[in-house]
Amino acid sequence: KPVAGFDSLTDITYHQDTAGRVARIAFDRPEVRNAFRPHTVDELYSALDDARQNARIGVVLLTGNGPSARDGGWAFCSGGDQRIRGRDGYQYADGSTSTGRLHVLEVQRLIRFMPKVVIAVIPGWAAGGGHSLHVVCDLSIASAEHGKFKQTDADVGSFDGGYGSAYFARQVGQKAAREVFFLAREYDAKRALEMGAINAVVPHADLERVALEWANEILGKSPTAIRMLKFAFNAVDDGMVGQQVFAGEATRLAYGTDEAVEGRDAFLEKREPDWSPFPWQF
Ligand code: 1HA
Repeated sequence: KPVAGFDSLTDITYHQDTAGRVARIAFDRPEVRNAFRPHTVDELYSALDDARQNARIGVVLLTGNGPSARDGGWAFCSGGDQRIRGRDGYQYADGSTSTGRLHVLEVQRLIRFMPKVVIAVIPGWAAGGGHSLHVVCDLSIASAEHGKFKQTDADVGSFDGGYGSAYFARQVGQKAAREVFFLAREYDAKRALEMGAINAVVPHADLERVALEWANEILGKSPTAIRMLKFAFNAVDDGMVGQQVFAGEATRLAYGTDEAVEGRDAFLEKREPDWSPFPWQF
């Protein structure tokens, strides 16, 4: 599917299912284990935002295409492309900006705050900043044969001190999270499931089918309930912003009441509002 702002996509692919209710966004740089460069992040952000603004779409599957034509390896994402990492962030190939970028953090926030369910579909490596992306997704399903997890940040002098680590510790506990970051060992999908880092491990050949099944099951639920639940789960860790996002949805619900309509109409009709039909509920 085309994405606004791009003539064609080079670093990701973007699809919707035939019913137009599930989006599939995939890293498409399998030769580097789906590492992202700034352009990849630009495309990813725009595709996610396109899905966010499509009122028919309720679930986004975030995954990585593969296998690598070079060695047959599979990856979800291996984080920032270390070949173009500069001293102030990741550099555009064409030198179009003099400042380096760390804007995968903006993608993390979009996934976190979009009122849709984002499922990480993990066909291979989730490493470094790719590990952090799966952490911030609402659900994670991994390939039994190829799903692998490694938080390499400390190996390469990087650190995701936000959702990638602190929120990860909320998921797996402090001891396990510190082990994953401080030792930077490799974990298979079975171990990740035991840790509580992912939701399910499925045979590689079934991965996309199962992900679509989960998506369709979610689509059978009330969109408002799912949205309120996602933001309720988030709110406790997101401080005032979490409250703001949750409260925005509460405001939307309030706007639907006769009481709020009376407030608006009274203003427009230049009269005192009549709140008498509305009880001080207990
Ligand atoms: O931490 C952050 C941030 C924190 C705050 C704010 C913003 C952040 C933004 C980004 C990041 C980061 O992502 S830092 C962490 C960066 N990523 C890594 O350190 C992972 C590096 N890759 C690996 O450790 C391994 O490649 C692997 C465990 C994912 C897979 O190992 P495997 O299966 O043995 O494959 P390998 O042979 O290593 O890789 C295949 C090819 O892909 C290699 O290319 P070749 O040398 O044969 O030409 C390899 O170099 C390339 N490749 C893999 N990952 C990356 C990569 N090239 C560039 N960047 C990569 N991330």
